[in-house]
Amino acid sequence: MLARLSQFLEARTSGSRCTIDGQPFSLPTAAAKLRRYGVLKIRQLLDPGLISAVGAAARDQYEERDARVAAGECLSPPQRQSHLRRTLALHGITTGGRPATEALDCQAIRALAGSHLGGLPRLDPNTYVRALVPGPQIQALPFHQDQSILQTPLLNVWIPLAECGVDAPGLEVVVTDKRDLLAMAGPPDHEVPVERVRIDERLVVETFGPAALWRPSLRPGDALVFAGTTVHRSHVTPAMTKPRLSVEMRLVPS
Ligand SMILES: O=C(O)CCC(=O)C(=O)O
Repeated sequence: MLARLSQFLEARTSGSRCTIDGQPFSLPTAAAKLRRYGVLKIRQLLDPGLISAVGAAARDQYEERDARVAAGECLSPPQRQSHLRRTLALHGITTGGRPATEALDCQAIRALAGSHLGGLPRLDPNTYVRALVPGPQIQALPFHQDQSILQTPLLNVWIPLAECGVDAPGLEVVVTDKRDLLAMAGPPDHEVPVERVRIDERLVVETFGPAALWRPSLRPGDALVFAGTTVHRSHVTPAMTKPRLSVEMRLVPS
């Protein structure tokens, strides 16, 4: 199946500038690296113009929701949670008359997810835009594994909508070939799922060693793709002053 997908993809991506480690994207290489390291940085996967349009549509939605809250509108508990955590459902965003989920859908990622998950992938509803705004209210996420929340193998396609990792918050990921789920340290009844599955930083460093922690910088159009078992968290330093919007698309087996 991989060979057929690979041929198809070469036909579809010929002329595209999408690269991995400086080499043109190839499905077998991407699949092998993902298997080996649990995470993959893909450069220029998507058109920066599209990324900027999705960012503008998301900012409009944040503004509109913030205005409704400021005007005293009462939100439902899930809406309130999403407002506090600064997330938006990607399914609710459109750009150029198209749903953002469709606009960001790309063949290279579908093929990679198909090979990683062993079947046709589908987009899980837990697919969001997230805003991290440096300052006391920043909604940074602790170390966790997405699979502990979703309880299914998955591929997270993480797409920053602005430059990130240096002046704006990025992501910190563990690079490893280990795929075990680690012990969780959060209160099991916490209302925020990621807080229930948080992993102690000390456990992460003891298990993988400090050299396994990677904090890539990314530009609009780039993506970080990682497995549901890959340990990761928001990467924020005191020097970061710029806000960051990002999309997290979760592909699961259909
Ligand atoms: O965007 C972030 O800072 C965290 C995202 C994350 O943890 C996730 O996509 O699972």
